[in-house]
Amino acid sequence: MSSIAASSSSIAVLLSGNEAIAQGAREAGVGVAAGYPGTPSTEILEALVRSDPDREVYVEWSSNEKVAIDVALGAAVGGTRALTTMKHVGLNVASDTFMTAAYTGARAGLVVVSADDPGMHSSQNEQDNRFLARFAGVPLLEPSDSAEARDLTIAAFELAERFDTPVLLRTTTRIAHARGLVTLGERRAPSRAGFVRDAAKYVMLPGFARRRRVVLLERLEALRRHAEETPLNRVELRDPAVGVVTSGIAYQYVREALPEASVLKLGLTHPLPEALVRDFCARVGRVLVIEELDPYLEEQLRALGVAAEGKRFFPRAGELSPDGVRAGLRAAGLVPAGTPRTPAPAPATAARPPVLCPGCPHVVPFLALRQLGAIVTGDIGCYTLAASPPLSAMDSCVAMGSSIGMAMGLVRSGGASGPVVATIGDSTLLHAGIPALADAVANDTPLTVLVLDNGTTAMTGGQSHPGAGATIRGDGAPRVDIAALCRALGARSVTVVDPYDVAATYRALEKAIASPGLSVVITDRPCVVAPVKIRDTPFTVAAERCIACQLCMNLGCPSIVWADERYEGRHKVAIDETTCTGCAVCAQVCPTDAIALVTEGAPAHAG
Ligand SMILES: Cc1ncc(C[n+]2csc(CCOP(=O)(O)OP(=O)(O)O)c2C)c(N)n1
Repeated sequence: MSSIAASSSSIAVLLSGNEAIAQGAREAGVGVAAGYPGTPSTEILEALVRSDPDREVYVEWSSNEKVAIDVALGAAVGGTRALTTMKHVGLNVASDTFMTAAYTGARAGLVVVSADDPGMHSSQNEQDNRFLARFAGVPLLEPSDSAEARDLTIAAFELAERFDTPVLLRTTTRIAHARGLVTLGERRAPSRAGFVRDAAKYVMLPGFARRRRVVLLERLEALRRHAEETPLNRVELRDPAVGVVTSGIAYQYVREALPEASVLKLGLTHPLPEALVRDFCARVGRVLVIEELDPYLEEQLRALGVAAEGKRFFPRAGELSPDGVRAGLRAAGLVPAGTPRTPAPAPATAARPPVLCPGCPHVVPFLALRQLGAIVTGDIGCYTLAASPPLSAMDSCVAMGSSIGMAMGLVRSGGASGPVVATIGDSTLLHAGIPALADAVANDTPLTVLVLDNGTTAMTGGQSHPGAGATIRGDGAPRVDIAALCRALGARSVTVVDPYDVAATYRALEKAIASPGLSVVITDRPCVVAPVKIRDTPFTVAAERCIACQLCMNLGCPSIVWADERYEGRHKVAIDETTCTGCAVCAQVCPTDAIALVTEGAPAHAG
C-alpha cells in the first residue's frame, strides 16, 4: 500500500480488495470512516490510515459495529461521505441502525462494507449477507476483483447520494485478500456539505417513519430501473447454448471453468434488474446460476419464472473454487468428465492446528479453571483456542459477548454440575459484554466473570480498542479502566491478577468462585505480539532434572518440545530458546525446578 501513499493518476498497482476499497473511498472523498475489526474486513481501515498521512479523514476503531455504523450515519447526516466496515457477523450487531438508516438515508453518501467469509476461514458462521441488503431494502454492490472493489466503492458513494440511501458493499474473503491490478485515480479531499435540520427525515418516530417507509419502497422501484441500465450489470454474449448468471468471485471461476458461456455479470445485485435478467435468459438455451453460499439470485430468477438451475449442482456450504465450479458443470453435463483440472500450484501444506503463542497470557487462567472444575462459557478471541487440547477448558462459544449471558442462563437452568465461569477478552467485553455484565449484577447472579485483558484486540491482529489507550493512528488516548468499569457496574468483588503468576491466578479464581454474587477476575498482561513483540530472556530445561512428568506440556506452549532423552520410558521435554518469550510459567509448574533462565548456570525457581 505504501506505493499508493503519494497522490497519483493513471498508475496501476497491485492492491488487495481491502486496500482497493480504501483507495476508492479516498478517491470518492470520504470524510469519516469507522469500523470494528473482523476478518476479512480489518485491513480496509488500516489501509485508509496509511493512505492518509495528512489526516484529512477521521478514522476510528469503534467499540463495536453498531457504534461504527452510528458514527458513519451521523457523519453522513452531517454532510460528509462516510464509510463503515465490518465482517459479516458485524452487520448483525449493526443491523438495528442499518435497518432504519435505510429509512432515513443521509445527506452525504453512506457506504456499509460487509466482508463475508464463505468457508469460515476465521468466523463462527458463513451467513450470506446479500439477504440483509434485500431485508433492509438497500442497494447491494458485489465486486469481482480488486479493480472492481475500487470502482464499486466510488460507485457506491455516488449511488448513495443519488438515491439518498445507505449502500451495502459486500465482499468475500477471496476478494478482500487477493491482490489484483488497480488503476488509481486522484484522491479527493473530503466533501463537507454541512448538517441541515430535517426532523421528518432523521427522527424516526412512527409518524415520520411511516412516511419514510413509503419513500424507501418508491426508492427501490427507482433503483430497480437504474439496475436495468447501469454498466455495473453487463451481458457478455458468447455461446448462446448456456447462459450463466453470476456475481462476485464466482464470476472469475465461471470465466475460468466455462470460458465460452454467455454470462450475465451482476455488480448491482439488489434490486435485481428483472428485465435484463429476463432478456438475457430468453437469449440463451440453458440458464445456470453460479453463486457462492445461498441461492440468493437463483430463487429470485425462479420467482421471475426463469427455469434456472444452480444449487442442484453447486454447493451451498463453503467456498466455491474453479474446481468446485468445474465439478458442478460436470454434474450438469456441461463439461465432459475428465476435463483437465487446473494444475495444483504447490504440494498441499501439512495441517497446522492453531495454537496460542509462546508466552500467551491466556494460558494460565484456563489451566486454573480446568483444575477448579469450572463450567466455562467462552467468547470469541484468541482465548477461544483454550477449547482445544491440551487446555480443553471451554464449554461454549457462540457470538461476541455471549459468554456472560449464557453463563447466567446456565446458572439459572439449575443444570450446572460445577461452578460457572464466563470468560471474555477485553475488546469483547467493551464490544458487547458490558450490557450482559450489568444484567448479571442487576439480577444478582452468582457468577464469576474472567476478563482476559491483554490490552489489545489480538485475534484480528492487534487493533486498539477503548481500553487500549491508543487510537487507530497510534496516538495516545484516554482509556477505559476495566476494573473501575466492573466496579461501577456493581460487581461485588473485582480482583486484578498477573496471569504469569500461576499460584496467584489460581487463588484469585478459587476465591472468586467461592464468593457470593457476581465476582470479576481480571488477568492483566499485555499480548506477547501486539502492539510490540515481547521477548525476554528465554528458559531452558536441565535435562538431568527433568522427570518427564510432562506437566509443562499441558500448557500447550509451542516453545516446549519433546526431547530425545527419556525418563522411565517417557519423553523428557526441551525448550526452543528461539521462540521462548521468557514468561516463566513453565518454570512455575515444573515440580523439580528443571526449568531455568538460559543465563542462569544452575536451574532455579523463576516465579
Ligand atoms: C460481531 C463480531 N465482530 C467481530 C468479530 C471478529 N473478532 C473475533 S474476536 C474479536 C476480538 C478479540 O479481542 P479480545 O476480546 O480482546 O480477545 P483477544 O483476541 O485479544 O484475546 C474480534 C474482533 C466477530 N467474530 N464477531
